[in-house]
Amino acid sequence: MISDKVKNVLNEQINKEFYSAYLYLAMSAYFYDEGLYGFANWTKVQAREEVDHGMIIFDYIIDRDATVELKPINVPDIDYKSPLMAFEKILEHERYVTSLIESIANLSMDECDLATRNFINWYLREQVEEEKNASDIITKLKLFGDDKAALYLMNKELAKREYHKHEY
Ligand code: OFO
Repeated sequence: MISDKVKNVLNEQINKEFYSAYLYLAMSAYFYDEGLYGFANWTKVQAREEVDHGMIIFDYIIDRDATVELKPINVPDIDYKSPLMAFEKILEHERYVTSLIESIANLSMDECDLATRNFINWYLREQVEEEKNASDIITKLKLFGDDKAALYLMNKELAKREYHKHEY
């Protein structure tokens, strides 16, 4: 059994993960419009991973004999002016998600809920990877983004990303 406070933040986090999926999907649509299909692929794969993140929390709430409460998903802002701007938005968003995950970790300690504290470790590790992925792409875009040939190669590279179901 988990406390109401822990249940509420976990339910909130399901919503944030699905919002993340929406955000990446909106970016994917933007990249398709721009003809940058590799970038579109990369963000679409990430959207699917975000759904997995939400589903893992969904299952965890059920496993802890608590009730899942779904909430409306906000529509992301899709006014990107460049790939760099989109990825800066991604990094900002992932840093925000990291702060949410850290709050869940802290709350689970306050509530003496060691199972949830342990559960959330996977998300803490995941956030390190996601911030790094976004910031690596930003670094490349800042270095080469104005060079069309380099952007073409980057686009080719990002086209290789494949979706693998994210297992906990
Ligand atoms: Fe679910 O990690 Fe990104 O937001």
